[in-house]
Amino acid sequence: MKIGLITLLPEMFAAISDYGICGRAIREGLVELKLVNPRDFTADKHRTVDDKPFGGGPGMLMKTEPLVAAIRATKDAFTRSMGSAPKVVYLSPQGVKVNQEKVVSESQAASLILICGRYQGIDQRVLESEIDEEWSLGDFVISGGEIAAMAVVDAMIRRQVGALGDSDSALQDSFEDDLLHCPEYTRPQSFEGRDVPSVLLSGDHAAIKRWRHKQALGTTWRKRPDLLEARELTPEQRILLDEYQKEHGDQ
Ligand code: 9D3
Repeated sequence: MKIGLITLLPEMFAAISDYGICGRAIREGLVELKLVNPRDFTADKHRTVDDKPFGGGPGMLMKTEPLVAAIRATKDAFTRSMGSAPKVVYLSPQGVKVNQEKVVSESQAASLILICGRYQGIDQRVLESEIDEEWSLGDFVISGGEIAAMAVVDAMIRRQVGALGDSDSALQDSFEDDLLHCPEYTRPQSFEGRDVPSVLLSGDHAAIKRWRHKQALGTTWRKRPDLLEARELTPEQRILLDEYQKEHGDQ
């Protein structure tokens, strides 16, 4: 997968290109990041990339011409090299919230372009002429699109075949879809008077699997009931959740 990143701060992307699972996937060529800086598409002496909003008020916008030139150059290069046009996405607080379903579907594309906003954002006409979709991380304010783009790229990389080590892949495969994960424990067996649940020490793999599934259902019910309302429980899951609720006094 090829991902184009239109950004005034390309150095920030070292946070994904140089570390961990994403760093390895990029070094191995599973994903190619193409960093494109609108500043390299300026013609004036000061290489200006910001501009004042019409109507006045505080703050600046991204300067239109270098931004559009950077988007079009990247779109054209990707279309020529991949044989199909990439979707162009603007990361912004006005976007639709990204979720794992979206990550899974978009990660199957050959290419994608993410536009990182800075200042107060971009001109409405650039949005209308260049952008296919607007994506947000959620209802909180961050200073620009780069950190949002990095979160999206990380999530996409994790979906590429071969990006995860064996142990991580196994984890993902066995994950109960749309449920929160069960509690996990490591050593010591007793920590400040709190003991590891004895079933995890029993060696009874069927009992451990059942306990984990019950805890995943119970944890989801307590912390994210919205996730359960959106799905149908199997009869087996209904029984496990009933047991959990009895054990936890319905709270
Ligand atoms: C004048 C009001 N602005 C500041 C409070 C609006 C505003 C402009 C630019 C708010 C944030 C930003 C920069 N944010 C992003 O580029 C961004 C973002 C976010 O802030 N929250 C959640 N997801 C995203 S994706 C990109």
